[in-house]
This record gives sequence, C-alpha cells and structure tokens, in this order.
Amino acid sequence: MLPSLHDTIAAVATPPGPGGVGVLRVSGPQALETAARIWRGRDPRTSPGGRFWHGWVVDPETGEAVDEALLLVFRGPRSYTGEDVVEIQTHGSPAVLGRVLRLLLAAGARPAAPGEFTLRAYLHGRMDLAQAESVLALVEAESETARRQALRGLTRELSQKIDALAERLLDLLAHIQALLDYPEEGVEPHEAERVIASVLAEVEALLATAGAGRRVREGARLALVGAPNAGKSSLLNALLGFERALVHDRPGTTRDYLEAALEIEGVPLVAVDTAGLRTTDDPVEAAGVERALAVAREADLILYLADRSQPRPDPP
Ligand SMILES: Nc1nc2c(ncn2[C@@H]2O[C@H](COP(=O)(O)OP(=O)(O)O)[C@@H](O)[C@H]2O)c(=O)[nH]1
Ligand SMILES: [Mg+2]
Repeated sequence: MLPSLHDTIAAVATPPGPGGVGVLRVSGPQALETAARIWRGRDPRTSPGGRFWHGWVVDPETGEAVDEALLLVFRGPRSYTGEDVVEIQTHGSPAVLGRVLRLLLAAGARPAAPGEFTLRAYLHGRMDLAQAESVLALVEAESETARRQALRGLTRELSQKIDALAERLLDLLAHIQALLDYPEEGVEPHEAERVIASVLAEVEALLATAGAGRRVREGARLALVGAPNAGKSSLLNALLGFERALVHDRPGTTRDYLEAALEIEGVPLVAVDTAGLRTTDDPVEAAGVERALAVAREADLILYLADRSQPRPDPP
C-alpha cells in the first residue's frame, strides 16, 4: 500500500556518521508548522519560498537550544516533492541530527520511508519514473561515466524518447477509434501495422541500451583467465596499482577467484582474477578451475592471457 500523502514526513538526508554539516528534510502539508515549532528565528510559516534563514533549533518543551542552524523554505509546488518543504542544515553529528529529528517527530512529522521524498515527487508529477530511477542512480554513482549517465536520465533525455513513442501510439489509437466511428476517415490497417512495428523497433533499441546502462552503473565484469603462470594475478595488481593478489612463480597459486573493483577512463570494471586453467589431480585446484570457467561464462569481457615464451596451449 502507498503511504499516505496527507502526512508530513521528516528524515535526515545526509549519510550516517559525523560530518561538517548535516541536512534534515521535512515535506508535507504541515511542513512549515512542524519546523516553526522547533525553530527560533524567522518564522518559516510567513517566509516566502526559495529563502534561507539563520537561527536556532530549540526544544519547544524546555526552550533549550539544540544547535545553531540554517533553515531553507521551499513552498509547493515549487519544491523537490511538490509540497511545502523545509530543509534544516545543522552541524553534522549523529547527536545533533538524532535530536533534531526526534524534535520534528514530536512536533507532528512521521519518519519518511526510504525513497518517500522521491515517491512524492513522482506522485505530484514533479518527475517521471525514468527520472526517479535516475535520482537513485545519481546518488549511487561510483564513477564519472555513471554520474553522466544518471544526469542524462534526470534531465529527461530518456523520458523524452519514451514520451515521443507514447505520443505516436496515442495518435494511432485516436485514428483507430475514428476508423470505428467513421470508416471513411480512419487509418488503413497496413499503416497502423507500420507505426506499431516502428515503435516496437525503437522500444527494442532502447531496451538493448539497458544492458550497457547496467554495466556503467555496476561495472562490467572482466574475467582474467589463462594457463597457470600466464601473469593473470600480476596484471590485476598492475591495473589496481597495489598488490591485491598473491603472485608467485609456483603454478597453481591462485585457487579461488578474487574480485576487485577498478575504474579505467571513467568506466567502472569488476576484474576477476581466476585460477589457472589446466588439468590437475588436486581436487582443490580442480574446483578452482571449474570456478574460473564459470566466471568466464558469466563475464561481460574475457581477457585471455598467455605466456609468449611457452608453446601455445589449446584454449579450453
Ligand atoms: N617475465 C615476465 N614475468 C611475469 C610477467 N607477469 C608475471 N610474471 C611472473 O610470472 C609468475 C606468475 O605470475 P602470476 O601473476 O602469479 O601468474 P598467474 O598464475 O597467471 O596469476 C610470477 O613469478 C610473475 O612475477 C611478465 O609480464 N613478464
Ligand atoms: Mg594467479
């Protein structure tokens, strides 16, 4: 069930742990009243939107000052959620943020569920689903490429493509309805088929880019495979810039596989170092070889390493 839109919600927006500044957000019909109850300074209820004020967070029961802070007022619908929103910037300690949040809850807000601010933005028509997804992608972006891709979603680049397709289908629907009512004026069936086929082709082309999007967000999986002593672990360490994997001239050193995240020219990768491929009587090493082959099967990219001073082995 969807949480109620009539509630006023509050949450700490900044990550847990100490920080120079911490941000709390309040959104909903009673956002300005709720904030006003714990604020000594310019009254948010009478403040215009798009303004910030300096003041103090206070405990309304005792009048005790909790922290010196900034308070930002956004009036709906010109806010992130489309509702009245107050942001309070305090010092970023867990003690301050926890206390201010408890005061906001005592003043009438309820704790926001995960993603609820963005859910409200969507329900109030401030963003579409592709944009809401992009907010999460941008918050979680771990590389420059992922950031850029998320921002393209946020600025409706994907949404515009979807809107254009939806519009062509709606247009077609209108023509088909016209055909039913006024047979002499509607579209020819073969024209309808042509439009549907072309929209479908574009949807499939968009879907095909989803895999690339996932690889940008999560990192493509790069399997390093090859014979023992081909230099797989050495290459992983060289790419990482530190000695992550054990390197030894004894063949069969790497037995299990080992993952490491790295970034090459802004593109995130998860490199997987594997056991060298060879037939062996050692059951542990044989299990490692099995795993190496499984890693290679699931990888987006396989880098097959070979020692050029050795005769070329038969690839598995
Ligand atoms: N000459 C030479 N030796 C290398 C190179 N890369 C790795 N080695 C050596 O080859 C041995 C096996 O390397 P390692 O990275 O453990 O190979 P792996 O079994 O494929 O993981 C080690 O003694 C490395 O120092 C290389 O490019 N040239
Ligand atoms: Mg190795």
